[in-house]
Amino acid sequence: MTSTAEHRGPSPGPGGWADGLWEAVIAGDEYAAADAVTTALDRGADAESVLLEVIAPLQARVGREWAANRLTVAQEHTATAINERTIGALAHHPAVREAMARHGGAPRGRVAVACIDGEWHALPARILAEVLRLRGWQVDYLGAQVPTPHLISHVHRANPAVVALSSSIATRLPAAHAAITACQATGTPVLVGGAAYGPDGRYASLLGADGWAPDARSAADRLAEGPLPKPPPIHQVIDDLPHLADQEYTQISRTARKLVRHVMGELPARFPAMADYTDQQLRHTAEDIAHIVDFLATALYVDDRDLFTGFIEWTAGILAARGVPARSLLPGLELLAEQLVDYPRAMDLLSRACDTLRQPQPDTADATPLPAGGAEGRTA
Ligand code: B12
Repeated sequence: MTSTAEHRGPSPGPGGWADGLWEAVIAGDEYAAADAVTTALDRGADAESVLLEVIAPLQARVGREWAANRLTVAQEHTATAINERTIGALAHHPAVREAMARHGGAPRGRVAVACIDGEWHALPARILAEVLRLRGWQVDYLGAQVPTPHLISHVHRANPAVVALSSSIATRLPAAHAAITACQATGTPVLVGGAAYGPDGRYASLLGADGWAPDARSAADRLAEGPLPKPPPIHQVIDDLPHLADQEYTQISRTARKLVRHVMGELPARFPAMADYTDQQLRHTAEDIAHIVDFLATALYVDDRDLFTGFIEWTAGILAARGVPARSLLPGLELLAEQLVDYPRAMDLLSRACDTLRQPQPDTADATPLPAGGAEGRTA
């Protein structure tokens, strides 16, 4: 395996075997999907390229199709489950086992790959784990939502050279910060990645990570260059989040449930259509409001207006793709603002978000795959 891993073997490109894989995944045909990948590997395809140039983009396409309301939540779940099993088939393919065995006598070192507590997006971490294995690392793959105390106990037991922490959903960034700090307190450097850190990885250094990479290939390249810097002793860590002193994040995350209950109680008076909502629609609305409060709190934590406005814009796009006007988010945001008048940073975020919603909305769901919102299908 070369570090740049140029593609070898059959072309996955237009009309190639990747199209067959997409059709199998969308048809929910696990066997055809595994066959597509194993046949490509039999014919000499490079495993790292299959992971990063076929399976990862295919999964991102699943997200785009869901966001544009062309796939149901059930289809998205099925496709993701099949993709996970396809990665399993790849990992157990004889060519891949042989490639890993070649490194067997002299593994580069041990890496723990884990998702943050509360993070369900395991597939990106799994892809990273397989790429690192292909590059000769001994990988402990801990999977989805690893509670930080268990992660730390693993670090003490296994003594990895690096902990690689994956976060796809921005609302887990405060939890990621705690996990990063806890791992570093053991003297182990932490590499972070995943969509939550933003395309430029802007939150990685803010949260004190020792490294960030945009994708699994760059992560493997970075680790191949040499060890990450050792984290500084905890008492020398510089506080990059002085804004937390205003306690806005603390108060709003602590009272999140109360805020959601209040908004749900007052919303029918502002949004009369709610009177006809089914129980399921009411549950979805409550989930959406809880999600808005979570994103608000996270934006306060990292002190980034764009995080909240971006989330609201994306939600508006998701709603638009489902025939729900973006302005239907306004009453909920206004009710939140009425509860948060004593919190200037939160008020600023909410008023910017409301301004954004009052602008004419482009249908962005197709172009911008971001978080879930109202109407049907919020769990992609
Ligand atoms: C599949 C999926 C799910 C599945 C996950 C199942 C699983 N086993 O993984 C389920 C259904 C559980 C799910 C749930 C939710 N999801 Co979802 N989900 C997705 C989806 C469609 C694909 C994610 C994925 O696998 N991408 C493909 C991989 C390859 O992604 P990648 O980020 O490019 O990975 C690379 C790099 O990031 C990097 N990398 C990743 N980790 C690491 C770690 C390190 C150390 C390094 C160096 C690099 C690195 O390497 C990877 C390979 O190159 C995305 C949409 C999308 N377009 O991504 C949404 C998405 C991630 N989900 C989203 C949301 C909002 C949710 C929910 C909140 C929905 C809800 N309302 O309930 C929940 C949250 C659950 C939770 N608490 O975690 C949002 C997040 C938005 C945001 N701004 O934070 C997304 C972006 C958009 C969406 N809904 O379409 N989801």
